[in-house]
Amino acid sequence: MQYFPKKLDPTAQAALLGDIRRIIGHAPLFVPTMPRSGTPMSVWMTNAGSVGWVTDKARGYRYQASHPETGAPWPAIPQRLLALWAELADYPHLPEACLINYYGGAAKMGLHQDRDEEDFAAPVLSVSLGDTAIFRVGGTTRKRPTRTLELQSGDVVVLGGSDRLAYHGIDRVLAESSSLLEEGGRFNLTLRRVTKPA
Ligand code: MD6
Ligand code: FE
Repeated sequence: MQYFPKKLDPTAQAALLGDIRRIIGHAPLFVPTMPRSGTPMSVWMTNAGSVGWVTDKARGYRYQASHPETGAPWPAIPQRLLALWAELADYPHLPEACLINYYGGAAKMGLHQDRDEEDFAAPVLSVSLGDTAIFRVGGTTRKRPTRTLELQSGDVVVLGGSDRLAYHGIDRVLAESSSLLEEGGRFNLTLRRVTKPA
C-alpha cells in the first residue's frame, strides 16, 4: 500500500469535484444492493469508464458497460484521473473503471477485497474528496490484524503488489471535517483496470 497524503491541493480537489458532479449529472448516483439478500448498501454509487462496478440482489457483484437504472453508457474517466494513474500506478495500461462512492451521514463500507477484476497485476488507486474517513486496512485474509488511517480530502491510496488483495473498508466518516462539499459527506473514487490487456 502506498499513501500519498494531500496529493491533490484544494484547487485540484475543486476541479476534480467539478468533474465528478458532471459525471453524476449524466450517470446519477444509485443505491447498490447486496447479492442474494438485496440489503441496500449505505453508500450511493455511480461510475465512469468503459465499464463500471455494480451490484444488485439478482446478479451480484460485476462490471457492466451501462448504468443499471438509465441503461446509458458510463461517462468517460476524467483526464485528471488518467493523469494521476499514469503518475502513480506503475502499470503500463489505462484504467477502465472509476467507481464513485458517496458517503452521506452514517454511511460506511465493510471490510472487503477488490477482486472482481481479471488482472490483479494492476493496482487500485483511490482518491478521497470531502469529509475525513476512518480507513481500515489489513492483510489478505480476514484474520490478519488491521490498522486504521484517516483519509482526508485530496489523499490518494494505491493498493498494489502484495497489498492488491488486502482487506480494507471505511469504519465511518467524520461529519463536517471538510468544507469541500456544500452538502457534506465524502466521495471516494477508485480507478481500476478490469480486463487483462491483450
Ligand atoms: C473508500 N475505498 O475509501 C473505500 N478500494 O471509501 C476502497 O474500497 C478502496 O481505498 C481499493 C483500493 C483503495 C481503496
Ligand atoms: Fe475497495
